[in-house]
Amino acid sequence: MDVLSWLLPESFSTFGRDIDRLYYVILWITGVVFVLTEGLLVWILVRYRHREGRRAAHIHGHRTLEMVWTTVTGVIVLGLAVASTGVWHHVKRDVPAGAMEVIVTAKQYEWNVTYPGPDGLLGTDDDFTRRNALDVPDARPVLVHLRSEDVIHSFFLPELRVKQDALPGKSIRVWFEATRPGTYVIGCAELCGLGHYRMQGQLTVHAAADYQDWMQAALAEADQ
Ligand SMILES: [Cu+2]
Repeated sequence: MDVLSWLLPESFSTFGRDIDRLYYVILWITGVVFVLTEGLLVWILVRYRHREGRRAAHIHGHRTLEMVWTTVTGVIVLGLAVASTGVWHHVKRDVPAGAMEVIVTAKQYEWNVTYPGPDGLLGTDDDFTRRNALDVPDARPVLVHLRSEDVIHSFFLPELRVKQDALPGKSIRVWFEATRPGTYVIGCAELCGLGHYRMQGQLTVHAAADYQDWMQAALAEADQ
């Protein structure tokens, strides 16, 4: 990941493009509003600066102007909310059937990932846990049961456009489907304590055909 970039890295997620489209629409709207308001502010500062002999005028607001900027802002915000509901629902609610399931348990300052083992089922004898390493197949939905042992953390997969708070006492469902094998970053996006900065794991996306081999090897390693 290019840490020097202001923007998100290229996405490798099935819903990444939808999220990015919303992101750039919001960035453009807020960007234009920001430039216009700051420009106006600077112009007013210069135009009405102190001059010897000029008296200040007392102004008690402008009803019409206030109604207009409040209404326009309200319409834009409501429009964005309506435009994003479809994507929101897809990302937060539509967990695809047949997803591979893992448990990610956050704690100060690491991510522990529990895998279902070769039988593909969580809660059976061949489950095993690895620290700071989430390995998944590509082109297959992955359902994460996200938990926290201590404080609030935020499970962040920048390349997958996934960010979800992990709350103690709750198990939250998060899903994604990676579209390209590779190694990516798992970050914590919530200031969770003194060691927050080193709370970093690695997401490895394997080619689907290689994934069972990886699972067998990881299980053998975990048993030692
Ligand atoms: Cu954390």
